[in-house]
Amino acid sequence: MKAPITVSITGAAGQIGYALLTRIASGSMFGPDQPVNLRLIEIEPAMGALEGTVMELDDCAFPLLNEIVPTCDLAEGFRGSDWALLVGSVPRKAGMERADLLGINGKIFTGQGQAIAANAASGVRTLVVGNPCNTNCLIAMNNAGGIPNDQFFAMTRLDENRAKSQLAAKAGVHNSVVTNLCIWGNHSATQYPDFTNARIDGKLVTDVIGDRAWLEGEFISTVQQRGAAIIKARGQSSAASAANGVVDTVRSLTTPTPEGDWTSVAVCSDGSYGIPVGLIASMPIRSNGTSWEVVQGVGLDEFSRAKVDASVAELSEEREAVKDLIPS
Ligand code: NAX
Repeated sequence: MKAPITVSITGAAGQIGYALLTRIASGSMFGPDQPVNLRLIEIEPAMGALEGTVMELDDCAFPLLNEIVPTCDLAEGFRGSDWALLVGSVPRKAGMERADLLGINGKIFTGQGQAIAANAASGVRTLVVGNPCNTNCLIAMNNAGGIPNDQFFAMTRLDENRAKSQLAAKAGVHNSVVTNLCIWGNHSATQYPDFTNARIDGKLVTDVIGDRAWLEGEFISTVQQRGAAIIKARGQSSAASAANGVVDTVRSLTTPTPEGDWTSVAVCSDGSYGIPVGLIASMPIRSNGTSWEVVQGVGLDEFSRAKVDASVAELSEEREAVKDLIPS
């Protein structure tokens, strides 16, 4: 039997947490022969709800689930962690400005970054889901001294999956034949789902779907606004699909990317594609199962360039808004 992987999850009693924990414990994330320890982190008022979630995990009697530690103590929660999945954050409330949200959540991610650096395994990889996830990740990364920047990620995989599904439906094909779909920039309404480089069965999407107006218009806005559409329909924000995005992201970073393809995740920019160094921006990534690299040479036409620049400009503004939380 392999040694267990330790996964810390913040916001474990929330909606996404509820959908995510069973996926991890059943083997979807790390495979059918990999035991896991779960360290579940919540704020004090949610510890009762977390207890219920733990009871349900117990009742699943998962063969791969080695240990569960529910806690509201960050040091205990991140102790020995191999993966830190930062899902919990404070939702935007009526009347709250984006800057307020950035400030409130920013303080949470300062403390979590410090606690990860002080308590987790040195190879810990951190994936931020809680919004605004790119900038929360930026704050955590900059407050986790000693942990390399390339071990920090923010999630745009749900957006990638949404985009693939929309393209497949339009072309009348299964989503599994849609490849090379990159979400660029911020996980926000400015994100750019790049249809110009995406492929269907190996052919450029633009050759398969002749309707350029749909691609430039409805396709992009449907992907950008999908979260809001789900809230309208379901009365609650996406949870199962978000949890699935977390599973897919971790699997993509821990298994080799299929030849010729790439995946979307927000990483610390090295300046590729003119994205300012240090921003956490989504771009095309390839993994060999252990380390990852930015795919170079993806062509950006004038339309794409303008979309990427707009989303990256928003990330720069967010970084400026939280600069007090980033140690120099
Ligand atoms: P919920 O409100 O259901 O759950 C959030 C949980 O986080 C709550 O149980 C809360 O007690 C906990 N929490 C709050 N502050 C915490 C802290 N300091 N430490 C630990 N736990 C804390 O939200 P849910 O639907 O689960 O969504 C979680 C986050 O994911 C939100 O910020 C949401 O906006 C974000 N999303 C990100 C997505 C992405 O693609 N990156 C998509 C889905 C989702 O919208």
